[in-house]
Amino acid sequence: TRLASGLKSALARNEFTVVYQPLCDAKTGEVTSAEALIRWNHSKMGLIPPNEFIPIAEETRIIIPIGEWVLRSAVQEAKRWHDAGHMIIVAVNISCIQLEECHCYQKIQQILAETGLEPQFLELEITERVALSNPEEMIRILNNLRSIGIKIAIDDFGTGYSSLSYLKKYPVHTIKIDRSFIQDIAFEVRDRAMLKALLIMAKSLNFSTVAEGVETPEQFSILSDMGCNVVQGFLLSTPLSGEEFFNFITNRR
Ligand code: G
Ligand code: G
Ligand code: MN
Ligand code: NA
Repeated sequence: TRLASGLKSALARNEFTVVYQPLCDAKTGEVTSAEALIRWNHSKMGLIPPNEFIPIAEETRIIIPIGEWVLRSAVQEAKRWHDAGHMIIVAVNISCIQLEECHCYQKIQQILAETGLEPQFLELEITERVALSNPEEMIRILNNLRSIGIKIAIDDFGTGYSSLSYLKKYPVHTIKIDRSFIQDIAFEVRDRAMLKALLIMAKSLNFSTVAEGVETPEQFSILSDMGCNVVQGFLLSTPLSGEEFFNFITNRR
């Protein structure tokens, strides 16, 4: 509850920032996209991790204005990359609470229009952490978003929250394989077999694949050999401030 009351004033007090973690093509190493991740620097308690405050923000529905702020910040940042010639996709975590909200589609379109970012460079990452009050409405909104070119990614794929049933229900473009499936691939035959099966399924259904939590060159080369499309993790980079990310993509060229 202390966090809940702090969350209410955090936006007005400018306590949030957004950091960007680069993702690269598993074959070429080229930076294809960046995941936007919120950070909260509380005036008294210091840095509070999203895992602690996002669930509270969802319960109290304050995630709606916070999520809109993250989305606008990330889309504006991506426009700066594009203006400098770096055609990189920005991936933003979206809570299902935000998607169920009735003006969500219009808000997203408006943010794109006011910023001038093309919709195909925005990807929305979804994980279902809370029970939905109106799942049909969410599917309708996701279909609308998809129809204007926005990409939909299933985050933490393979975990309890993000199961196969998502791929049936939602208009998905990208599967982000949870890092628990990547962690042991360099030394566990069974983990490699599971990953391989996942990638074969994804490919035959035309999903783009991202491996999360790639930390070692061994993991990278296994993923690249198995045909995983994109990798994300500390091997390439930790999440970076907007300025650091801009330098990162500029200096890689
Ligand atoms: O960046 P970090 O590893 O601390 O993120 C932890 C979790 O918080 C991740 O599961 C991520 O999806 C979630 N998260 C980070 N930023 C946002 C955000 O802007 N909105 C939502 N809904 N979740 C976020
Ligand atoms: O759940 P989600 O995929 O949105 O979480 C993203 C978070 O995962 C990022 O905030 C980041 O802190 C964390 N992360 C990114 N790369 C790595 C990695 O290579 N190893 C570990 N342990 N965590 C990572
Ligand atoms: Mn994510
Ligand atoms: Na994830």
